[in-house]
Amino acid sequence: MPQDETNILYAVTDRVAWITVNRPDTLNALNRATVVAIAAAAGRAVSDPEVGVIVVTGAGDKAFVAGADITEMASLDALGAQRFAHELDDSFGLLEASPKPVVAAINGFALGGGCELALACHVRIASDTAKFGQPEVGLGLIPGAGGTQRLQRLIGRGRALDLILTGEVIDAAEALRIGLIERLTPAATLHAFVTAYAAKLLTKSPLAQSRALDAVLAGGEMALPEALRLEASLFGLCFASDDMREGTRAFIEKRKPRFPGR
Ligand code: CO8
Repeated sequence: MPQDETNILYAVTDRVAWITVNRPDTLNALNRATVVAIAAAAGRAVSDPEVGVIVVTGAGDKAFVAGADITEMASLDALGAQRFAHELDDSFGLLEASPKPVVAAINGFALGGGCELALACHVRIASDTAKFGQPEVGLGLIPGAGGTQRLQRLIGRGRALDLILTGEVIDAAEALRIGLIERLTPAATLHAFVTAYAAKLLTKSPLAQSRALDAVLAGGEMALPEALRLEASLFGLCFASDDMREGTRAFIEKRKPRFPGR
């Protein structure tokens, strides 16, 4: 049964933790309580040994997350807005730093803070009805939850500036074309597609996935020589794991591996 935390639903099914932003009246806009709840849910999923994959999605069929809650944000002063931006960074940062794969299941509008939430996830799978954009400049703002940084790292500076400076909203096909999402599926099959994708992730070594996330994310912020050394160290560490013994033994014995995750 999904458990209601403030403005989110949290449910674990078949080792997949589903974190659903649940404020349909505002198209799942992120107020401060929701941002705190996402952080709590991320922490819970990461520390639960029964969970192997985390999925972030939005309630209903119209929106993933239509951005920060503009009504709540409108009353903030400069310091309050800065604090809110830090809270968003901390919350999204927990997802990004998760040692377990985090998949965004983007079921509709992913605008502003919603697009930034998707960017903090490791993989983005969208329904063909999803819409993406960083419309902040139309509100006299800039993206404040990682959009100026994660977007350019994902799709390149020119394309990121194109979206950020125009505030233009693009459809899912265009998002796929420019590399803002990794997979696209018809809206009616999004849940099944993401469930099957998560099941596939769960067949692989959790330890190797966690090391791969570390190598890609931490290494991606380093100069190439240091990043390659980090990769070599993490590669070496894999050889001290039961997962590596099992994976290689299963290959030699021509059977499917059963990874213990250590
Ligand atoms: N905040 C609060 N309420 C919202 C938001 C939002 N972001 N988005 C939609 N809603 C509400 C609407 O006000 C409306 O409420 P009501 O029924 O009470 O009038 C309800 O949701 C339904 O929305 P619409 O009637 O507008 O639905 P439409 O289908 O006509 O339009 C849109 C859908 C195009 C998504 C439209 O709702 C829209 O443009 N929303 C705002 C999108 C936006 O600009 N997002 C960016 C916000 S800024 C941001 O995210 C900054 C993040 C970084 C913050 C850093 C910390 C300070």
